Amino acid sequence: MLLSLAILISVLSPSLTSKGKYSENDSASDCVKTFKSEEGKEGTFTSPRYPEEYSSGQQCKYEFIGNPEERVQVIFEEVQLYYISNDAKDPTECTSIDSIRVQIKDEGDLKDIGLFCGEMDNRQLMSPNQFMEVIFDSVEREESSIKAPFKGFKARYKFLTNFGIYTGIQDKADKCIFTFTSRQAKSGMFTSPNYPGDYPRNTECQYVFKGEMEEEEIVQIHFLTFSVEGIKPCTEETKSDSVSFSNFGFRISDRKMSKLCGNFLSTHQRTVTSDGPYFRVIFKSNSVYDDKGFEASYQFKKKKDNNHQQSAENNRYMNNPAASFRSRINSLVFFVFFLLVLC
Ligand SMILES: [Ca+2]
Repeated sequence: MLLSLAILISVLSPSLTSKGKYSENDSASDCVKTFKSEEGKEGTFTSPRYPEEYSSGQQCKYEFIGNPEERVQVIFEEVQLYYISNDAKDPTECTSIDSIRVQIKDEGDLKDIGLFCGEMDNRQLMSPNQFMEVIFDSVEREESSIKAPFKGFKARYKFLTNFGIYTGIQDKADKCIFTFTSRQAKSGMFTSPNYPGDYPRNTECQYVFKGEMEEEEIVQIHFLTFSVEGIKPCTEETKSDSVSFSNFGFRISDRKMSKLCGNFLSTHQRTVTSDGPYFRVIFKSNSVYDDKGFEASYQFKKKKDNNHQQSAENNRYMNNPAASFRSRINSLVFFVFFLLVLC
């Protein structure tokens, strides 16, 4: 009779199950949460009991729902999960260990954009639309097998309409079109969406540059960093993300300029100069794979000044003091030789 009573109590009481620790110490509200844009544009979320050690054998779900014109940005400031296979800072396998899975909605289906384990910091992700889900899994194990305290994770979230782009003037809240005018600033910076985090999938961003027509201005773009997933010729056929260029509104036929992708640009590719005052840089990502994107500078210049600069650069050998000195020595040697011949 007593034995039957003990079995009944153990079945009914969650505190005596294998997940008892979770049930006793972690409330479900710490573990399953929905964050809505209408309730707050930004905030933080953590694994249960952070920065204290989290329990094994639990799954937590954090759901983010923005307004239609918003994207969800999540920044994992600190991640320290149970991991013993190899270097926790460079984990090779995250499928059967404690992990964080980040999912987006692509045509109604949930799709992974990241599966992380071990340790990392400042990893920044963005959804291509108003939804994102973060799932934290800690696998079932004997508590005694934990060799060191693992804090779990701490992250920030934001609902953004600016795609994580902070320069230029945005055309409209839900459009990734940013305009840079010479009147506003002669030079500045611009980046791919969500930089320096991974750019969102299925996203097109346009950076429109407008120089002064009367001043015959042009714009010069210089890529300081560049990492765009794809293979040449960076087309949709090669399933590539890309950066392309357009001299819109300047000539009837827009000169064909090469698309850029990959994570290496030659010196020649790093600087792109417009033909006239109006120029457009177009970043486009598809539905698979992603990367860091780019950071670039822009500078409006008068076309004739740029031409002078170009010819000056072409002639820099002649203007180089060392080259100039060598040239004078050569002339002197030739002159002495000429005198000797005459004598
Ligand atoms: Ca891609």
